[in-house]
Amino acid sequence: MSVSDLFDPSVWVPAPHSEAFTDITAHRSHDGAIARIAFNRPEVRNAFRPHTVDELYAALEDARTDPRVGVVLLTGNGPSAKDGGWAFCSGGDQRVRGKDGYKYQDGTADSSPIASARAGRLHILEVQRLIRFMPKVVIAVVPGWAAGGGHSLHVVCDLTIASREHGKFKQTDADVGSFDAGYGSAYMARQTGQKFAREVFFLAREYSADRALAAGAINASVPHEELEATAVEWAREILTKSPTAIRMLKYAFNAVDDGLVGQQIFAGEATRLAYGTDEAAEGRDAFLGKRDPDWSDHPWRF
Ligand code: S0N
Repeated sequence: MSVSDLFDPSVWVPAPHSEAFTDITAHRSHDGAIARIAFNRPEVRNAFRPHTVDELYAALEDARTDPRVGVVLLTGNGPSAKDGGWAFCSGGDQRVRGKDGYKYQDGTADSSPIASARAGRLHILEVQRLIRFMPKVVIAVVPGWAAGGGHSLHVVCDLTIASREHGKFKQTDADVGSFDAGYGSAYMARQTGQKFAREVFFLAREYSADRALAAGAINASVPHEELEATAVEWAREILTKSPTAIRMLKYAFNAVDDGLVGQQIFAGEATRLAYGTDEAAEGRDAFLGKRDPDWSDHPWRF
C-alpha cells in the first residue's frame, strides 16, 4: 500500500508491531536492514501530539533493538489532501498545548492520577535522545516543512537529505513561546556556527533546502521525486560499512558534545570491545580460578 506520494511500495514491507499505529507509519526494507518511520498527519504538516510521540518512540526503539536494522529513515508522509502541502514535521501540535504541556486526547480525566503524572511532559526530548544515542545511523528525509520541534528533530538526526523544491526549514519556537534550549539550538550552533544558528532562532525566517545546504545545516538537496530513492541509496552505502566502526564513530562524534554521558557511552563500547581480548579473559579466569592473574602475554604497549 502507498502511504505517501514518495513511498515506493516495492521497497517496503510493514514493520513488526506497526499495524496499530495511527499517527505514524513504520516499514522495513525487504531484507530488514533499513527502517522507514514516517509522521502520518499531513493535514497538520505532520505536527506531533503526545500519542504521536509515543508511537514514534516505540517504532524507533523497535528499530534500535532489531539486529537487522543498520539505518533508520525518519520522514513525513504527504502531501496534505487539504492543500497539497508537504512536511517533514511541524513540531508540537499547538491545538493540544495546555498550560502545563501537551495534552493526550484519549478521554482520560484531567483529575486522574495518570493525567497529572504525565502532564507537562515534553517527551519528544526522549525521542531526541533515542535518535542521538542509538548505535545506528538516523537520516532525516525532509520532503517539506521542518519547523519548530520538527526542525529540532532534523538537527538531532545524523544526516539530513531534503527535497530541493519543497524542503523548507524554519525555527518557529520563539514565535510560539517555546524554546528547545538543548540539541535543537546548541547542537545546531555546533553544526552551522553560532551566527547562523542564532539567526535561525531569533528571526524565525524560512530557509530553502539549498540555503540550508550552503549553511552546512543539511547534507544534500535533491529533486523531490528522487528524495526517498536517494535516502535508500545513502542507507545502502552505509550498510556496506563495518557496524562496529559506524557505532564507534557515531559515539565519538557525540562524545565531544555530550559531556559525561557521551564519555560513558563511548567508554561502555570500549569496555565491550576489551571484553573480547585474551587479556580481559585472563583477568576473569584468574578470579574464577582463585589464582593471581598472569599478564605476561600482555605487554605494556606503546
Ligand atoms: C509549518 C508551517 C510553517 C507551514 O506553513 P503553511 O505551509 O503556510 O501551512 P499552514 O496553513 O500554516 O498549516 C496547514 C495546516 O496545518 C496546521 N498546522 C501546522 N503546523 C501545526 C502545528 N504545529 N500544530 C497544529 N497545527 C498545525 C495549520 O493550523 C493548518 O491547519 P488548517 O488547515 O486547519 O488551518 C506553519 O504551519 C507553522 O508555522 N506551523 C507551526 C509550527 C510551530 O510553531 N510548531 C511548534 C513549535 N514548538 C514545538 O514544537 C515545541 C515542542 C517541542 O518539540 C519542544 C519542547 C521543548 C523542548 C524542545 C522541543 C523541540 O523543539 O523539540
